[in-house]
Amino acid sequence: MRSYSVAVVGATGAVGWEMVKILAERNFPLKKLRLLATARSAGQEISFKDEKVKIEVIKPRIFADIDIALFSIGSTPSKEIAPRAVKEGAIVIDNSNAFRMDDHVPLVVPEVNREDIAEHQGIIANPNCSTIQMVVAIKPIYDEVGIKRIIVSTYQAVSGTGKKAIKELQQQVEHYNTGQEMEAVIYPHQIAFNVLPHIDVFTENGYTREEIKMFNETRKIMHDPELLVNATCARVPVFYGHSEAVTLETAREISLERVRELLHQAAGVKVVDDPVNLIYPLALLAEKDDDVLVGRLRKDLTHRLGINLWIVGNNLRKGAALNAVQIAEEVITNQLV
Ligand code: L14
Repeated sequence: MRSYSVAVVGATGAVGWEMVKILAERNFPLKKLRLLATARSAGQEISFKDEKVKIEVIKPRIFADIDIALFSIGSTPSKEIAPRAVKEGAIVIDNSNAFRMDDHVPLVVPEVNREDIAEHQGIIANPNCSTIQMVVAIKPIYDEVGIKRIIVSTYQAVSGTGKKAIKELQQQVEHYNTGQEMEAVIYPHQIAFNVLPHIDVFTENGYTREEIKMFNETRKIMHDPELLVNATCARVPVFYGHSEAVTLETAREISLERVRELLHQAAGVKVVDDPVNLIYPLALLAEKDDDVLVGRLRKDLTHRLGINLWIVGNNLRKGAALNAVQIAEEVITNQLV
């Protein structure tokens, strides 16, 4: 079997670190693994299987012998460095918001639109975490009866913002317990014991960019420019795992039994729905589960074509690192590199 040279760019970040772990867990066929980061973390070592791999600084020609580069360094650095990596001959799978809506860049969730990968011109974009888990869960319903409108409210974990935000929540809880003053640096308000209806930056129309991303990215991934996505995104004091309350308005009527059956058969989905026994998807369950967890299945009592779901996913894994590695696996199995 062929093996590949892979670089993880941003290896010391919360998502980059998951990427390295997932490459090891899934035994990705590696010829070589290079871990790259900005000057700040260069020189550090990360263990990979039984080896230690040094973090190197990104510099010209470094991508020349790389087949696939997994990027998780944020939009601004990605915009500059990803096109350079492509020129040097690598395929880039980018986790940032930089290229997602670019017409020449496939935006891919393998369970939903793996065939789009073939159109790549060097860069493939990894969607936003909240979008990924939602489309994995709704795709089987969409294929069966169509979906016209989605109303979604998210409850997003702090790890999406990165390691510093995880620290901030930990520290606020500690300070609360010891009666010290709580400091908010990463978020504009205290996140411990609070809910912030604010993810990413605000845009002129009053929506946050996270909400706009859910609207645009869902349409692009589903190839449906008419699909309506009404999103409200909130930050909750949870470390890992995004939760979503989703109401679907389908195009044709579907029974709850059929929805349940479709979700049972769907790749990457686990139905966790036994409310009588107090079993439903939990953020804590997603910490140890790579599937998207779906439960609280109900008919919308206010609309004949409405279905309610509660969807939970691990934002660092399926929402980011795992989806990126799955794209890389598609790239190699279809010999697109
Ligand atoms: O990938 O939770 O566009 O603060 C940006 C906001 C990832 C999550 C993205 C957060 C998101 C992040």
